[in-house]
Amino acid sequence: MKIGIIGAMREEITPLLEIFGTYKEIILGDNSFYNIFYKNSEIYIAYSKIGKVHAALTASGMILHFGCEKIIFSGVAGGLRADLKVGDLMIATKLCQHDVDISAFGHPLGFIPESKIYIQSDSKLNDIARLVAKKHDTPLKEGIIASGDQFIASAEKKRWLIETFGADGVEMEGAGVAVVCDLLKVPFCIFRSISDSADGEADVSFDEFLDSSARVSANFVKNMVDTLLQ
Ligand code: 4EZ
Repeated sequence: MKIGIIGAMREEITPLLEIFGTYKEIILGDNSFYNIFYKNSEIYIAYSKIGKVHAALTASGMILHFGCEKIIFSGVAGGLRADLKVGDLMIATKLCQHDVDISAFGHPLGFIPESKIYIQSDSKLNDIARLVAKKHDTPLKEGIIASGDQFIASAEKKRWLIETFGADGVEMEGAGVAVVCDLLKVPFCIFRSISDSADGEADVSFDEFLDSSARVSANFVKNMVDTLLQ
């Protein structure tokens, strides 16, 4: 099996490269893909750079160029729910693009004709994630993730995301990966550990907790890969 693991920032994949040990670096589209042989399978790890477009390119490269059959995202996110605290880990049940707006034509926010507002992550991968969480006694939360090309750092915008999309987490890449994987019919799942609460203090909290929260997600993804390959 070939598995692709994507982060947005170098900090989000560094713990994964430490865990697996790098094998070979292949550059495509100015992205480094780290190719690892592990348990008779191949893993491709890359960070896309921030934003939905970059994440979509990286996911496309993993699937169309390297032949990845499953895509896992590992990284951090802003928590929008009171019970999503710094360091907590969540999977996205479904994802939307909160910055899509063609409401001038009567379309609902987040909707693109011939597409859909929410894209569901793979239920089998999510079931495996729930099993892995149980096995390792790790709390795993779940919710809707809204992605957009903005770092959310205000109570007002946070409230709007909750009210408009029922979002529980916010980040800047998940929906880009979701759109690509959905269209190319490749199962995907999105892991995010909370780095901030997307409020007025989000920037400070993000800087403080990026590394530690990225590690929470990466450690879980390692266990997830072990289960997938056993
Ligand atoms: C984007 N990522 C943040 C990148 C920030 C700073 C140089 C995750 C994230 C996030 N995205 C964590 N908290 C967030 C928030 N409050 N809003 C959007 O995926 C780059």
